[in-house]
Amino acid sequence: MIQRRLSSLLLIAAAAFAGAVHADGRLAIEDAWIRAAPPGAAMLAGYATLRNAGDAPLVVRGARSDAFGSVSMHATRIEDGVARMREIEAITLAPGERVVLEPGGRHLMLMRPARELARGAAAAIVFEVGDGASTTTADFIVRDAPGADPHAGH
Ligand SMILES: [Cu+2]
Repeated sequence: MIQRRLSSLLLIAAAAFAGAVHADGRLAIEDAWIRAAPPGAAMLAGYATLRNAGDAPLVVRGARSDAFGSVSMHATRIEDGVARMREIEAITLAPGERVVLEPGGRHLMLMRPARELARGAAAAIVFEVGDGASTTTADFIVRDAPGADPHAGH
């Protein structure tokens, strides 16, 4: 009797563990674009909507791209009326959550483009998720900011 109860408890524990293993954050990247910049620009900004399409939290740890010397994640803050940027280490998304990287907010800082990126060109950017073993790649398309002042900063 006791043994039987114990084995059914073990079965429940095993099922719960299997469920935990299957829970997985899954990064979806939508509307990915790079702000068009004058020829020779050494620094560009990338934007996108990040969405967790999985059923567990996920953490975006960083991004990289063959198209740039370096890619980092930045946040823009207004301090005393002046926009300032700082690097951010991670972006955490709850299941189903969306985070929009947009002008004036969080963005990708894209340094030293390897080639000229004219309007309509695409650059593949790889996002590192969790411990870095998992990645999601998206094509970022170069275009003007919708309805924005082309001379505004990022
Ligand atoms: Cu920046």
